[in-house]
Amino acid sequence: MHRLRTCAARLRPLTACQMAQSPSQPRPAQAPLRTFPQPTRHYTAPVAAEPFLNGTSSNYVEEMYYSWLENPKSVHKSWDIFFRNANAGAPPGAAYQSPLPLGGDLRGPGLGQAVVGSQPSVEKLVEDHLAVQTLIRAYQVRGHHIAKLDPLGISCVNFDDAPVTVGSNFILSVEACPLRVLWRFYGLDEADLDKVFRLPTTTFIGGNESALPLREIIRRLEMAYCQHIGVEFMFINDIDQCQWIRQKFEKPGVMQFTLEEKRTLLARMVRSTRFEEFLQRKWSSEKRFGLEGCESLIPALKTIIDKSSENGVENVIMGMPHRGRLNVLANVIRKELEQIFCQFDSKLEAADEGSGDVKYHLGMYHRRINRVTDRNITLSLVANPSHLEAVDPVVQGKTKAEQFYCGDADGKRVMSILLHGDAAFAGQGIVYETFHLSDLPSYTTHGTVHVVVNNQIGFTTDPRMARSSPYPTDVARVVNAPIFHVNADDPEAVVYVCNVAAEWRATFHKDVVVDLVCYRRNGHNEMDEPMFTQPLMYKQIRKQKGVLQKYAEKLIAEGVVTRQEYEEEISKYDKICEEAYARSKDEKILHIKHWLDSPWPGFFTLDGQPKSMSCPSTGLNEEELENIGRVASSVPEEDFTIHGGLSRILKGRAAMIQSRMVDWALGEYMAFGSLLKEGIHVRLSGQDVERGTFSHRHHVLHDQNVDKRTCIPMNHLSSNQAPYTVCNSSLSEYGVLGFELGFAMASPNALVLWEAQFGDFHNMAQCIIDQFICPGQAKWVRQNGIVLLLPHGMEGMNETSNMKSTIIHQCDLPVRQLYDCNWIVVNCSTPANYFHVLRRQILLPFRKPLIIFTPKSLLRHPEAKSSFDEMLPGTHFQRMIPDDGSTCKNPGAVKRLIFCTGKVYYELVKERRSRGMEDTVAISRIEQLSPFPFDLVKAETDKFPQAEIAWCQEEHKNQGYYDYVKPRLRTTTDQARPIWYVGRDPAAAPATGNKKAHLVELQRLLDTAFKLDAFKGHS
Ligand SMILES: Cc1ncc(C[n+]2csc(CCOP(=O)(O)OP(=O)(O)O)c2C)c(N)n1
Ligand SMILES: [Mg+2]
Repeated sequence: MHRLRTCAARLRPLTACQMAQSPSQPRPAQAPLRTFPQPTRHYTAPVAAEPFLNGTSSNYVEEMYYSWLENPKSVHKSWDIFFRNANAGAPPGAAYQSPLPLGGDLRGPGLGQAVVGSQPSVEKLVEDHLAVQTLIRAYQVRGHHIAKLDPLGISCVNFDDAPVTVGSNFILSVEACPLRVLWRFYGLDEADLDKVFRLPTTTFIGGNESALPLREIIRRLEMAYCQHIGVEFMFINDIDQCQWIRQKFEKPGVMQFTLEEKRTLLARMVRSTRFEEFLQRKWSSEKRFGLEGCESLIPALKTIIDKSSENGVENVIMGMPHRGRLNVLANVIRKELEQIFCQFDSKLEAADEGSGDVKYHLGMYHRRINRVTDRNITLSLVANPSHLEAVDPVVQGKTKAEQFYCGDADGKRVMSILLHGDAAFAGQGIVYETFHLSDLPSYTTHGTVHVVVNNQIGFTTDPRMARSSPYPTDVARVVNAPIFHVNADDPEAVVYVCNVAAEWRATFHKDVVVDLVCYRRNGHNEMDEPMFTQPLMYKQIRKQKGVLQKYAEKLIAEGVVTRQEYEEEISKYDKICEEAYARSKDEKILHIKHWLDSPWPGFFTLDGQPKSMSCPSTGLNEEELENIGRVASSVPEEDFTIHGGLSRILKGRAAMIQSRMVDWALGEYMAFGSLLKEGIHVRLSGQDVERGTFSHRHHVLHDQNVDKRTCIPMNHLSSNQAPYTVCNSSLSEYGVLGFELGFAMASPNALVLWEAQFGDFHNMAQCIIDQFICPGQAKWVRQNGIVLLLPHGMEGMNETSNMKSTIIHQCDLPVRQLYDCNWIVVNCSTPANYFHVLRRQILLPFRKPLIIFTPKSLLRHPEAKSSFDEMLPGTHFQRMIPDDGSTCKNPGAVKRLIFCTGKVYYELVKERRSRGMEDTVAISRIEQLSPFPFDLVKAETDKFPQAEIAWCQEEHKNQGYYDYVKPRLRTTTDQARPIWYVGRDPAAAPATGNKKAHLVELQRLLDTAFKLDAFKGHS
């Protein structure tokens, strides 16, 4: 109301020139066809002054007026006379004449009812029309509240307390008889039901008719919005998108299916239902997280895939939780049934190394012909851990990568489908984080179709205890995704919304949600007793006829199929299952390799092994280094003004290159640049990575004079280089790391890096690290070369770092070499070593996650620089950097050998220098913590036989590497020499925020490091 008043206040008289136009002249060019309010409105002065024209009615009258300008016959005769008189200059109040008896001109074909009753007042006429418009809008906005979505009829959605449902109390209170009461609320009465009302342009219920009797309007609205489909879309800001949806659901006859379509749907329901029944018959005491109660999920997914294939999609990447996964593998992805059945055999031996995973977590990849469209389609289901929704960003990342590698810039050929449970969708924050990636340029997959298996329960918890929003899907509203709720016991309604969802994605390339409101026939798994906790719900479920049976009976009654045909369809599929079951008995060995979601053709030998077990030198020739260095210190675009401070940085880089040196940023530049030139795509993502949190990187230059004009010099290295992607991410760790992990899954020929803003923040992404990165290869034989850059270092600012203790203790057995470990952990102390380890990541003949503890203060440390000589051909990554100073002259005289890693090395060296102890204390750096360089460390300890061995770290004793390295150092010395600890005491917090305290602590540990009798008498 307030908004309408405001609009009315903006009404202004027509200009003289507009006044001069005759009523039948076309509308002024700047006034578009009756669509949506324009910022400036024009209206005749006399009309604006009409006594009945108030804020409420002005919109309506205005719309009529434009319509009349276009075609005087398009409005009621009384309005025609009124506008003629008004335009002819009739004074306010005099333009109106009582309407003539209404003829048939307003009535659409087939409408026999009387139109607007005899001689109503104009005010009543306008108000009634407005009431009808409001009524239509009410259905569009809130029709889903009264739609019959719940197959059990015990709907647990409570709109009463929900802020999103203002006014819905009324609708709910008339749930039983909305037709009789809703229109009354808007001031209409019984007598109005047979009056004909003009339909606004914001509805399509009329089909070809522009006016309908109120009774018919209500009936059509009820049909469109209040049956088995509840459409939630009116929160969408884009008018075209709203119109598109209205059209899809309001147009009369939209939900009609051909006989063929109905038969196909029945056959799909047969497969879905009988598959679960077959498993239940054969393995009644096995957990399988069956789909019973939501069997229409299978036709739902198949419809989305068919429609998308019809629209040009060739590759669909899916992620889903446990519920119905085996059914999806069998009937959507079409994994061979015997391969699924044999997994129930407890005697099946694993052929692959690693721990494997349960059958309802494994992934799959299958390329086949889509039978409906006769086009090729590749379907993959990404393997996932138990952690609900954790796979969401991974699927998105993989999808983005597949789009990237096939040049699918708009997502027309590759798409993702994500399945969710109702409790997890509402409860898991990663869902929200993933939605927020959906429209970001470097993360969008151009629309995901989300399907929620909304069985109205999560394990044993009711929705009223599991979420604070009416629907489990409300999280999707943040990205303006339309939400189609549908009663999953109506397979045709399900298929209809899935078709619309797929078309939506193909049209707007934005996310969309299908909420399958269903039930769970069994307990959480097949062994659980649901009556313990949901007795009434399950009494109802026990009474519930299966959806297949209901649908089959419907089609038999309609004459679409005969009972015999239906039964034949069932026996046909049962036979397929039985035959596969017989074959499954021959399977003796489980090959997890056959369950890979992302095979890398050509990267391995045919039996999945690395093609070699060697790594070439990671060095580069001098000319390459110079070339890349030149680009790193230049602005390769014309007329591009960079910030003065940045000019100085680039000059500094040029000077360094001149003197054949690199700092941290240049070392990274050399690694990325050279890989790009070798055709390897490099993608660096994370918070503020473009500039670098510590303002050292500057991979994206910003023109100081032209808004949003940027330049990425790394993409100007050579004409045939691979593209470089560097992207500031949303402020999410879990979502973004998951995304990059997914990106890295798609191809082995890319260096994909995620940088945490500060190392500690990686624990927000712990689930991805613990569940995918650390055990991924062991669980799913899936390799991944993702690189995690975790800046760390104690600088007296309450930062860092218990991260090392968590990561380092997840390392695999130390004696294994790179190929066998679960991930590689390094802490480089020189730019050259950082350069080498990045290049090695790609030059290795296999892929392994790499975690790099990167520095903060070393980014600008005058000594943390490397010469070109350390990066030339023949050089390589140094797993350990031995002490090569004066201690080497007389190793026997060395009293202490300090092992350390990372930045503390520079503090130790400085202290040693100041104390003049270069001959007596050796300092060696362990650069690769995992796999631990036993061979090199042993050589170093053997070299200094008289030295005490100490481990020095700046972290607190319980937080750094000590507990990890101590047993390993002892192993290298055959337990013969004690390993002394130099560092801070244990502490609960990672670091002090007090600079002075920090310096005192640091000095104390340095004192211990160089006090040669510090450990005397200790055991
Ligand atoms: C992150 C996480 N927390 C808890 C669990 C344990 N869990 C497994 S299934 C489940 C209920 C899921 O409910 P819903 O999402 O509605 O799916 P449904 O089982 O009903 O299909 C829970 C709590 C889990 N797997 N992952
Ligand atoms: Mg559930």
